[in-house]
Amino acid sequence: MAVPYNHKAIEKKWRQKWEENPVNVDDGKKPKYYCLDMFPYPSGNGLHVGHWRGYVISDVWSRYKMMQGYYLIHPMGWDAFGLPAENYAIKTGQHPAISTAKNISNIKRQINEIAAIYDWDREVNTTDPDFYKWTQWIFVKMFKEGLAYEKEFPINWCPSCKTGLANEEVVNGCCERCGTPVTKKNLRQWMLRITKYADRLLNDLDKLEWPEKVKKMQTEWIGKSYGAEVEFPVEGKDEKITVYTTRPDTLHGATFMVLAPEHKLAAGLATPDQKEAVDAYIYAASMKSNVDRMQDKEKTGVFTGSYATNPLNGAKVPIWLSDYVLADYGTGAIMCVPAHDDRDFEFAKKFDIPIIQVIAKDGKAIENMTEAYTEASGTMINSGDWNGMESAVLKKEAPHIIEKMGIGRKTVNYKLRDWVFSRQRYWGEPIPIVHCPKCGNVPVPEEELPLRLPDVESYEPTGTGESPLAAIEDWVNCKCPKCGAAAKRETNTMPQWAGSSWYFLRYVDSHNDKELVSKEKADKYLPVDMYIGGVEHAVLHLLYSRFYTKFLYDIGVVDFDEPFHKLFNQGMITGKNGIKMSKSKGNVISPDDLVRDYGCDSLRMYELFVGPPELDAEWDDRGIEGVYRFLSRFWNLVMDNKDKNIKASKEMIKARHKMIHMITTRLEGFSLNTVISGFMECNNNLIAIAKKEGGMDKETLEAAVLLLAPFAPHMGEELWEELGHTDSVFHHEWPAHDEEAMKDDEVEIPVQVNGKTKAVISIPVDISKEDAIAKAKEVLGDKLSGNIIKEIYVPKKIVNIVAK
Ligand code: ANZ
Ligand code: ZN
Repeated sequence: MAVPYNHKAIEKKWRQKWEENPVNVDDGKKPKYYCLDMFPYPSGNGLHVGHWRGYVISDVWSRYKMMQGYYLIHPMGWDAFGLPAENYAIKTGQHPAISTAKNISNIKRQINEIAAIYDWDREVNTTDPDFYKWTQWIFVKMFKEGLAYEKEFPINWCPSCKTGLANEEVVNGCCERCGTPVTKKNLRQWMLRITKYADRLLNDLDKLEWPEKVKKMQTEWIGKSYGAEVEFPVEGKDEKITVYTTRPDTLHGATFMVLAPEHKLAAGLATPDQKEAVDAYIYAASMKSNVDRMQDKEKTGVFTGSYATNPLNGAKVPIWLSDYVLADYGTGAIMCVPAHDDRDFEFAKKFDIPIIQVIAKDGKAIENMTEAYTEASGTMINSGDWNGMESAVLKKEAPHIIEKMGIGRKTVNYKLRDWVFSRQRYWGEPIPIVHCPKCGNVPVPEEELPLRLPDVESYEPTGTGESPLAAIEDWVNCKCPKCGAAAKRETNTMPQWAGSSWYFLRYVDSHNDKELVSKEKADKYLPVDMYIGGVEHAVLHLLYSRFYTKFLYDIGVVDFDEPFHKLFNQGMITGKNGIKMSKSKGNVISPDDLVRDYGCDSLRMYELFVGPPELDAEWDDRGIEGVYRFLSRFWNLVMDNKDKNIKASKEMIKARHKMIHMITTRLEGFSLNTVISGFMECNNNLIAIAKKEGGMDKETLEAAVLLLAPFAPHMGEELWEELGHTDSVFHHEWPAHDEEAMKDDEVEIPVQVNGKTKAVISIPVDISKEDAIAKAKEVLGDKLSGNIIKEIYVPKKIVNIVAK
């Protein structure tokens, strides 16, 4: 028996060798491959086994690409601005920069345990002034292009984090960070005009090789819909209420209308006897959090006492207020067609409003509707001139008809809103704007960037809607860059998403102090070929990054307009019973002990073995034993046979090529858990053949080691060296399979019907009886008639079918 597998010694040796002689080097000739991980937030809790999975997946993929001859861009960095560091600072009185630096060094140590082939020379940190200089520079460019603007309006406000939030940061009506129900607050905000890019963000999804699920989420988030605005004159007043509808075909069925309580006409529509009720309703709605408003509770509402006129048929329509209509979508007012809309139906039932059916499913009206008929298919009824038309056709034509009649216009609507870009917090990039009493908003000159975040005494959010920066007078008070008058700095900071919206561009030129990225390097190394990270970023980070990239494309910084060609979302690793790993739940499993006991290679492979990489998986430590045993067996196989000088049998060659084929196709399909089980199967098979033949040939051993290397890189290198190579295993080409050699041996046998030979077929020697007979029948075709009584297969000899 040769030396047993000693993971400790091997891993230590190769870490040092890789450090001295990096394996991923740009020789200027190789094509590039950019494989990017979503960079982590350096939290104080460090990494758990769940974090490992994504990094292992991307490292395996990177090393595989390297063996295919690419120079890798495989960087790592830190998304280090944000609330947790600031909250920690508030608790401990420590500057966020200090705790952040400490966390980074700890996580970096942990990440190094993965032995991923990161190029630390490219490292970025979003809180580094040399980095956020460019985050601010992009903002200034956006400001100059009219894409960054100020606006006062009721924004999402988290009463616990004491800051405004973007729509994307509100999950089910609660703060994405802390779970507190979000309320509304009127505040002056900086906004980014992402809506200007809505169509491009939507259409360009077609170019991307992304999971359909993510594309669908973005499509729905952008929410483009075609419809019409229709104007309803208010009875007895000079005003018109404009509604937005995607179903103008149902206009004859509008029996009431509803305005959002915040609609500017709402209060004024109240008749004297309804005034009290209307005011009370408007006040109550303003006090409700979004959660309350969105929950599917019973509909509430109030009648204003006023009526409008249906412009199509002159019908008198009562005007109601209800909070199921959102103030900031469409026009904030709707025409209600209870027969064909669920919410309107519920409302009409509750408040006893007439229901008029205008689409008949099979030409007949439904008596006593018990629910709305919401499909746009059927024939129009109760609709004047439109009677008899197909509703699906009318749905498309109605906007034009309405426009022609002068009672409205066709419109396109988006759910996407402009991005609320300011935060009333300390630990973020200062927004580089100066408010001058004469010149208005003036950007900080580009050559004065970065505008550094000043030190403060207290990190506490003020809660007044002002950031803690507002208290630092000698920072706030400044001179206008344009006219020199006394002016004040903007004290809001940027959201955490700012740095992560473009960091991937910086990696390829992270030390450049003249440009965000040089043209030359951008052309050579960008964009990202493969992006790997969690699915929770489907509409936030992944939409913002696309927006930023498109903007930078428009101003000529880069020459591509989509940042990430391919995307892979890994599932989460949870504790027992699918519970998310967290310190507070006490179910965090740290990789450190497992690495110590089983080695990095075993943990890497086990991370992949726990289940399909795109799905969540429950962690169970025990399985790692099996992976460790596999690696030991693999080790012994190579060590026992490396010096034997055996000539490969046909069977061995076949097994080798089948293994290459199996591992490569599974890897290409990102089916990484089945790659690991495939290794185990192949290993057993190879061991069995070797036993029969007294050993294993070197070529098969080499192929196996090459295939294993991206998964267990230390063992890969060590065994490659044991097989007599002096160069890194990762500089050797990925093995290719040979179709011919993979083919099973075949024999030709006669096919008889009732004892007479009718055909000859060629079949693999180890084919099953069922397959042999199936093939025989296929060849016989209509030469076979009557009822089959018996089917006989004598392996490698004959098929005989008895029929009557
Ligand atoms: C009349 C109608 C009849 C409607 C019918 C639907 C079915 P999407 O596809 O999401 O754009 N709506 C418009 N503005 C709204 C607002 N601010 N708050 C709540 N609902 C609003 O949906 C558009 C439809 O949602 C519009 O079409 C309108 O109701 C409603 F049988 O108008 B519909
Ligand atoms: Zn000025």
